[in-house]
Amino acid sequence: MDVARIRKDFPILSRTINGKPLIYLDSAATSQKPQQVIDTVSDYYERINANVHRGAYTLADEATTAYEGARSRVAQFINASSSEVVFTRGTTQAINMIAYGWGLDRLKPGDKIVLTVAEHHSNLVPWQIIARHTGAELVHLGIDSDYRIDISDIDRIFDDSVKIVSISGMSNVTGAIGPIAELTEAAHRVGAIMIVDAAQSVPHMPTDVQALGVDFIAFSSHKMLGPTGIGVLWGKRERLEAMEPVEGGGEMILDVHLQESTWAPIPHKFEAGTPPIAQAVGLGAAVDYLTEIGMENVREHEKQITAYALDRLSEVPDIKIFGPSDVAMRGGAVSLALGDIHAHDLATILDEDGIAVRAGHHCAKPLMREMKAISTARASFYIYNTNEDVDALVEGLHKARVIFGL
Ligand code: 7TS
Repeated sequence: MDVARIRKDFPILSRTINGKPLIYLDSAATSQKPQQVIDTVSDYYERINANVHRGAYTLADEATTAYEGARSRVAQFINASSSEVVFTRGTTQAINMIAYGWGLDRLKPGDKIVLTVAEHHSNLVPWQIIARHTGAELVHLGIDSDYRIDISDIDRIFDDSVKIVSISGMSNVTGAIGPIAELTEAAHRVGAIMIVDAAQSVPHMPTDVQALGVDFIAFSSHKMLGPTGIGVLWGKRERLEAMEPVEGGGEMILDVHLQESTWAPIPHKFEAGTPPIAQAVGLGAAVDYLTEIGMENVREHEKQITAYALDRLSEVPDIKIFGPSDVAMRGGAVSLALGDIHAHDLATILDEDGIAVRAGHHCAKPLMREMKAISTARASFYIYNTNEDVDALVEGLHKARVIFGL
């Protein structure tokens, strides 16, 4: 993978921050966008813009073709069929749609929803709301000493009362890859559905929904080089067909009467109203870009840079790294603490040198409590990051130690 060439595609990487070249280490929050995606979105607005699935005029046809073309690109990217790809606002909306559309009518008191303590709030809070509505109970798998999900107890936990299992494919805090195969097997054994919050995994490793064998996955365009405001809910055909739409409105109906209506076939029954058309087209371009590089290569690059980062960071005195040490078990989000320096202070010092890292609880407060950390600083890598970026981070951490008298 030619990172130097890839970097040239990202115009933002040539800007400076505080007089220093930008070193962007926050791709787990959102990735930067290549010129190809930016151009595709502006070209859509410059030449094509019209609403989709309605007007019988050329522009409307072209807009619909562009929008539906993006759907088939996404489908191919995850080895799914187009009708199983629902465009949403992002991962958060996709998980809420499953929680309400699948959970609300089916769950009852005594039923269990299995999650983990390591979930992003967007895979915790929707289930808390649904549990409150239905009387279902939430069960959370813990983490082991290597920050991986502890599945040693699943034989005891999984019985007929488990109806839904939802876990992240890759943690946005520790980088740990989720035990999807083991939990899918356990979930299906007791007749539960298996959901993967794939917000961090789809952008960073090959994803084949057929091979995974899960029921639903959710991910966001903006973490995989695409625009904000769009994401994907993928579901197995029979699951989507059996799931209720959560939003009603234009575009999602087959027929409408004053008292009741019937729904359009999937995926359209889940896409009420005018969808994020330009954003979908931009996501299509992002998928093309990633496909061109090859997701195997994306994953290999991240393993390499994460191994380098873990190695270099371990040289820094007083550092604590929250995550697996084996890169085969993890992605490129590296959370750390440096002595008693507050993560926000650390991020501010790094920013003086143009280095962007996220500081805080990373929308995973229960996990922070498990890890006995109030906050961490998190560096996260993507296709445009280099070992030199890691070197700059390490240098910045040494500088912070001096400033704080460690
Ligand atoms: N799930 C995981 C694992 C995530 O990392 C995120 C976003 C979401 C769900 C929600 O995605 P959204 O696109 O709907 O917001 N994670 C982060 C992060 O780590 N820093 O900012 C956003």
